[in-house]
Amino acid sequence: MTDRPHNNTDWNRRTFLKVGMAGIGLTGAAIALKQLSELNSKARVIIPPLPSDAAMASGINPMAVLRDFDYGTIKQENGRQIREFRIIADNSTLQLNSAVTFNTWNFNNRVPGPTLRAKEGDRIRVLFLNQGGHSHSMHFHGFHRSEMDGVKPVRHGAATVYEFDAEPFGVHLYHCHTEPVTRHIGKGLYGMFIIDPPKSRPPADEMVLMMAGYDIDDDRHNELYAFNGLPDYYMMHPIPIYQNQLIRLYLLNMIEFDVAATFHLHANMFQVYPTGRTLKPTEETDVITMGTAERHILEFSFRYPGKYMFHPHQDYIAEAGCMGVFDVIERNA
Ligand SMILES: [Cu+2]
Repeated sequence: MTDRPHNNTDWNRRTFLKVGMAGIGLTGAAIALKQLSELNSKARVIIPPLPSDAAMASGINPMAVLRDFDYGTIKQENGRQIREFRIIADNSTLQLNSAVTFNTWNFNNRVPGPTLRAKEGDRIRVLFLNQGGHSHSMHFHGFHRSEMDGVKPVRHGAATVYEFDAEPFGVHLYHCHTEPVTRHIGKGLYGMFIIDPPKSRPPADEMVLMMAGYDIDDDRHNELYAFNGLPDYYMMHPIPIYQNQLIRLYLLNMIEFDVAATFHLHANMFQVYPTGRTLKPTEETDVITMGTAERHILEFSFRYPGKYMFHPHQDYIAEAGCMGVFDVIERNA
């Protein structure tokens, strides 16, 4: 989606000079062990092969966004584990459909921003660099001190560090909190922030869906809507999942201007974990209502193979791009 891929070398040099953070990285062996344990926890889950035509000409790939979790970089400092993330605010154009090119403001050159993921109790450090041309910031949902609340604008060319402990476990979000916030979020400055409970949830095919709107003509109404950045993408590219395998869906409503949106799944019911704050579901339904910034974990599996739609039941939102399909595949097919 970009003509300016971000340059980690540049980030390292500039930001570490500017921000002056020091850290001792884990050894390679420790990193390998950690990756192995993360792999083991998913051992019983099989992800179907992804369609080869999934990437769009615009460069953003919602098929990859689905299961792309950024666990950050683990560091040890003074006997404490730090989980460090690097975020750059930038601009780029996104081809929303054959007719509409949209100038996004974004985190790490993608809309939505990266799905940041941690475990409850981790010390989180976010190195934030603003190259976006306007002032931006990062505001995280969850517990933290006032000075880490991310409502102070960071001007173009400046960097800052947000540091706080990951709590409470659940599915949260982050977004730019520079005014007017509707505009900054509407341009693409938002992402999901998942905090896993101390004891991991059961193995599942985990994926992320973020619902958002695009106000193309600046009239404070959305003309287009999308799951994971691109209107109608998952209609054109159904999401392959396996029959009878547990799906854990991290769902966020990030639609500005519309007060609420529902999420409806065809031919099925899902278990609801409100805000991801429970380890047991509180409800079973096939449609759930979310105000802006509300989010839940939904769990389900499909009994029968075939193609099944999902969409908000505000059908004008669905018809303007917020619609997709699960392609349920037989396990032995
Ligand atoms: Cu902003």
